[in-house]
Amino acid sequence: MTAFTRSRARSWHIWAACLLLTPVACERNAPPQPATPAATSADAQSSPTATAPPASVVAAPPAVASAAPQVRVPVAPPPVPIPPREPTRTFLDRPEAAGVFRVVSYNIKWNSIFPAVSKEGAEKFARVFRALDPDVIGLQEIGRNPSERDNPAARTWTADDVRQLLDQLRPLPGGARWHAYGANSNVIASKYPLQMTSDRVRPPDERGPAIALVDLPTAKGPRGLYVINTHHKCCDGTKNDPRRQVQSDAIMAWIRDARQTGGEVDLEDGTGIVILGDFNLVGGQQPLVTLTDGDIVDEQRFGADFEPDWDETSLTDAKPMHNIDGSESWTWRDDNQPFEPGRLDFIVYSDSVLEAVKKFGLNTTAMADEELEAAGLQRWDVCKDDIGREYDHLPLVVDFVYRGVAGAAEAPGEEGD
Ligand SMILES: [Ca+2]
Ligand SMILES: [Ca+2]
Repeated sequence: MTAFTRSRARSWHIWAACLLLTPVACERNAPPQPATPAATSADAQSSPTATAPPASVVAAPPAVASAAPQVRVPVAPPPVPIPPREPTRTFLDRPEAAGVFRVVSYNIKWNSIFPAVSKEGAEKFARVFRALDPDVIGLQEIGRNPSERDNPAARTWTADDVRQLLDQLRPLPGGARWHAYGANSNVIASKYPLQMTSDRVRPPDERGPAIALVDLPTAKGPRGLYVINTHHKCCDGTKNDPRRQVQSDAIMAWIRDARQTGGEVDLEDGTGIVILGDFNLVGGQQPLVTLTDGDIVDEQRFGADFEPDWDETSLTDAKPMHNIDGSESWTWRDDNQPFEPGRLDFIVYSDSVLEAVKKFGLNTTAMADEELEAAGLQRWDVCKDDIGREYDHLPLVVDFVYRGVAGAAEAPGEEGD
């Protein structure tokens, strides 16, 4: 927001000054987050501690002592690439190189993708999901709607509900099924198996992200894709910036552990890392700086600053623009509220091993009629209304290739990168 909040200033007093200077205009009145995390189930498991993948998709892993760090277990048989749907001949199509895989982040506004919750919302999501055809999607706001927190009969939607929905919207070939893992209103869903799942980081923050290693087919990524799906605390630039900062600090402490042998989690060197989700940056930018640069604020609790990428550099904020070459990058908008459109959603990745060959935020309201028809979309599909005032959040899309994977160099860059 200001030059100095974007800087790598690390001292407490400068950070505290940022809080004092946060203007009222940075705040917005979106609904509060649930005080109690609504844990969701998974096809893997939802134990409070990270565990090995489900036996149904893994060749009998040896029992792992609780003190041992999580490690990748080879999947047998290895997953095979699932071809994307028929191309639409629009900007939505992914580059044709075999190594490409598509990652999407989407805050869908409290369970609105389910027909039982919102018939119209579910129809919109179905069109968007089929058009984007992600390999991996990180959803936020799946669980128990906080507006129903006082209703004991309110349903808590789960990762398994998401998996069943995606099985209907996008049946996979050969009888394969979608995989999903959920934690604290975040769900990671994938065409490929998930393992090394965790619903928390350590040291813990107040509500952990959903974490999983996607077992990509070898042709796409020899070491899988480690996904951290976070929904940072909503709203109120001054009051809640410290809570968002703790979430960022905690995620980076977990990545530091993942890159070092021992502790709670060990990733193979060069594993692609993606941090995505709704970062809710309505105040200062430091929670984002922390996630890209490893610039930890509470070093007493979460350890020293470090360079989070495998080559001892920063991670990269993909910053997708609307419909690839649009001039806008906001991801949240509601013209019924007094707040400007904001860039609240992010896909951050380890650029040392991953290349973003195409990226965009989908804004159906800015597409031509012919594009919408070719892609099977309708004008207001990314909006909560049918007049283009309340968007809530846009879906963000990044097509990745692993550097060095066959086809990466030949991937048509198109307009995307
Ligand atoms: Ca470790
Ligand atoms: Ca880097």
